[in-house]
Amino acid sequence: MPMARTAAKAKTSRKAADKSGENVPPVADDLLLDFYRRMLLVRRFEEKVGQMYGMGLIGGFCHLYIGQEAVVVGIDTAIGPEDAVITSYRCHGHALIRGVEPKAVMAELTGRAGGVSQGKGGSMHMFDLERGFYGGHGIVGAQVPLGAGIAFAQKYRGDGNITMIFFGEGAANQGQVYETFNMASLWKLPVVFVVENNQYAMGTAIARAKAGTELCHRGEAFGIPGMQVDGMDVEKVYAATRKALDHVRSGDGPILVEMQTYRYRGHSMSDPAKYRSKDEVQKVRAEHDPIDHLRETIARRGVADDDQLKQIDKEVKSAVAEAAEFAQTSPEPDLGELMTDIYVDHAAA
Ligand SMILES: Cc1ncc(C[n+]2csc(CCOP(=O)(O)OP(=O)(O)O)c2C)c(N)n1
Repeated sequence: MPMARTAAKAKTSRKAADKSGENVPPVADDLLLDFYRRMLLVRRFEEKVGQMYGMGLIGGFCHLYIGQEAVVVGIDTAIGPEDAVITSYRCHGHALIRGVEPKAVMAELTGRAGGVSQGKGGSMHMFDLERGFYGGHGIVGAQVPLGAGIAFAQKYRGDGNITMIFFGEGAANQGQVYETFNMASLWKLPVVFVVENNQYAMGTAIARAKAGTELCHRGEAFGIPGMQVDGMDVEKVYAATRKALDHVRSGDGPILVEMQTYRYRGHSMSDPAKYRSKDEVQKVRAEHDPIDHLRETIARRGVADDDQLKQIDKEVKSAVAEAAEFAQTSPEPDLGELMTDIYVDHAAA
């Protein structure tokens, strides 16, 4: 994808990347509209979060997902409800798309009792076991070995489920990631490692911190095959994920999928943005926006007209407004909740 080269010129790699997801057959009309609605939900939700943060209604760290919507939606559509998902602190979109109610995500952000983690986790700690959503983790890369543990349990139980482990390209330099690759491959764990390569780790562009920017190759020493995917195109993400799942389901162990994407907003809400130009961001927005791209596809294939798409936007905005209202009116957690949900209650379990 040309966009991915705006921040970094990829160095020549040992062999050509598996560009899985290219030339994929078009998906059904209904699915295209479903992609659209869900990507728009993440976009509008995050825009609202940005506003509410500015108004002082949300405290602590807060990392928006705007620009990366095609990744989470394409992947979630390919996996099943019993599969597990674990990710970093940039987790609002993942929680929403896994099926957590927008109200519960927003109320978590405002620290209210109606939040998905009862208002005690905040932006970085969305967690919903019922939906197989294992968070939301603030320590860079920590979710990678944790995810392998979930996959180990899946294999041990023989339930046939798969764990999707998301991490950033910044996290991809960490030792714990490679220790996990080793064990996951050795034990043939049912894992898809998803690197969301949004080009920047806080203020560090990928080329400044990486010896070898084609991250899809980073599992090869461990026998983990890699795929490189245009993460701004939801159809390609969906097709590549299905292929990755086939590999894992066949019992061949993990696979690594590099999703080439882009973060439009700052790393978190306080970001001086001195590490890239406004023109760079504008160019990606103008030429590679995943939602604009999908809208054009929908129009070109005659799946829906402008009015129908506007109606979807209206419905999404209204769900987000309702979530924002709930997040401001839900009560704060009771003080008696201070010491609960810290350790597993083995007596009750
Ligand atoms: C172990 C650890 N080191 C450093 C930090 C500070 N930190 C938070 S986010 C971040 C950048 C991570 O970038 P990346 O993995 O690319 O994910 P992205 O934020 O782009 O989604 C850093 C260094 C941290 N939270 N944990």
